[in-house]
Amino acid sequence: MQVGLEIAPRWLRQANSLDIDSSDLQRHHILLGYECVVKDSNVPRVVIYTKDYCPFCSHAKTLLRSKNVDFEEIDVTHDGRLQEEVQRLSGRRSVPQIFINGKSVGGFDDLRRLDASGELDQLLGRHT
Ligand SMILES: N[C@@H](CCC(=O)N[C@@H](CS)C(=O)NCC(=O)O)C(=O)O
Repeated sequence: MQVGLEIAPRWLRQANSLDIDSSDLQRHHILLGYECVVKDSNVPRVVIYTKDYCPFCSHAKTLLRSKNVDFEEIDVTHDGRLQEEVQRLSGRRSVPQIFINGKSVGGFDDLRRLDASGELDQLLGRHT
């Protein structure tokens, strides 16, 4: 979480409704707070939910790294609550799930398609 970021009350309510305990709170706000952060920064905020055995997750991270995109990885392998959260946020059960500036952009296939079409660069604020 960025220093000085104020968490809007609605994000806190959302965290409470998910029964997120205080030790998890900061990690969750990394995602939930993105909408707030983005307004103060031109740096794209990319979050990828992964599982440790998932080849599609590795492919997605490789693609992002090949484009020099900084991202936050949230490994949900052993955390049922995080798995429920990413399902709720993305509407999907598979991993990876990728979010850019708080917007769900889907999994690896979607990321690759967006990259090929040039839409990924637009979402990342890279205007060619
Ligand atoms: N088309 C998807 C495929 C993703 C996929 O099949 N992921 C597997 C893990 S590698 C998955 O989430 N399976 C369901 C599960 O683990 O619950 C993508 O490109 O992201």
